[in-house]
Amino acid sequence: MFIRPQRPWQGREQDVTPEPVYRQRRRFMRDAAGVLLTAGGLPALAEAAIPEGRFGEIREPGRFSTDEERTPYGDVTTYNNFFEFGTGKSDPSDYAHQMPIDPWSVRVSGEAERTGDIPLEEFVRPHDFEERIYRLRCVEGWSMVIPWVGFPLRDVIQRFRPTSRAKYVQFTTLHDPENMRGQRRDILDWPYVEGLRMDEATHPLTLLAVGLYGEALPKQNGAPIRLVVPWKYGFKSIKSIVEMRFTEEQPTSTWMRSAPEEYGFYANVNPEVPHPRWSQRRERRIGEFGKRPTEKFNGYGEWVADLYRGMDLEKHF
Ligand SMILES: Nc1nc2c(c(=O)[nH]1)N[C@H]1C(S)=C(S)[C@@H](COP(=O)(O)O)O[C@H]1N2
Ligand SMILES: [Mo]
Repeated sequence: MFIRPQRPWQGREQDVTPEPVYRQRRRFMRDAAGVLLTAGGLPALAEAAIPEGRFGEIREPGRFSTDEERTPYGDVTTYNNFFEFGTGKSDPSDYAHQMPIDPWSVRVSGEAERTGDIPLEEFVRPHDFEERIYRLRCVEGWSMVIPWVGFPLRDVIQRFRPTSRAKYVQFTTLHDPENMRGQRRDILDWPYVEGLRMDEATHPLTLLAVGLYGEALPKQNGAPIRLVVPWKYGFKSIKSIVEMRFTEEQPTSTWMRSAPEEYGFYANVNPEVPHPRWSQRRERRIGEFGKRPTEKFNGYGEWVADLYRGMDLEKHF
């Protein structure tokens, strides 16, 4: 299941394959061939399943990108958490097609000089798109490596000129029980809400993603626009965002509301702080056998550890 980019914010439909994408596809083919020689073709099949719609221009992966092997497109788009469609890993890819995403707008509200309902076409600026290959570590103990297409959240925040009272940013997911079948049940307190401290939100690593693998974001991955905060557990990376609110008080996220002992506001990946019901020391990279050690801040500590200087990360988990 995939969506073809049709609107400017999803990328331009072009007759000629743009250069960056062309190079990227060459890389897929080279990777696939390399794997074929060593491991017998299965990953190559997964790579071949990447659909054809594409972004017009994407900047090359920059310094924040990992060069680890990317999780195959097929896994990234069928093994998901998106409780709005059910709690099973395949529920999002089975049911997210029912979510309407066009037209879409994002309500910007709260402590900012510029607020209002902003059509997505205005909210995102295609010339800012870049590829960022990030690890994503789920609190449940698995991880993936995903080549996102997006732009730093801070570029957007600047345009709305938050006031000096804005200390946090709160994000909200679409609420549409008719089309999001999980929302007809009390799995969570809908709509899904997440939040970041302002310095986390404006950190250059923090991404708003509109695509992955050079394609418009599949609905199960949070189309048309979602957050990606790579040093935090996956649940902070809220999908299908309809509101961005600047606040003075720390937002109460959906997971904090549902189980405050288990899910904190910060949710920084931390092998030293176990979830109350399981350890966080190791993780399973989807597509691999066995487990690997989990790194503090999901391996992004050199860029983000300073944000938490002087804080007790056992208390602020
Ligand atoms: N609205 C919303 N956003 C969400 C979730 C969700 O259930 N609803 N799940 C989170 C969790 S727990 C994870 S691990 C990531 C998974 O992102 P992916 O499916 O694109 O890999 O999305 C996060 N964003
Ligand atoms: Mo997660």
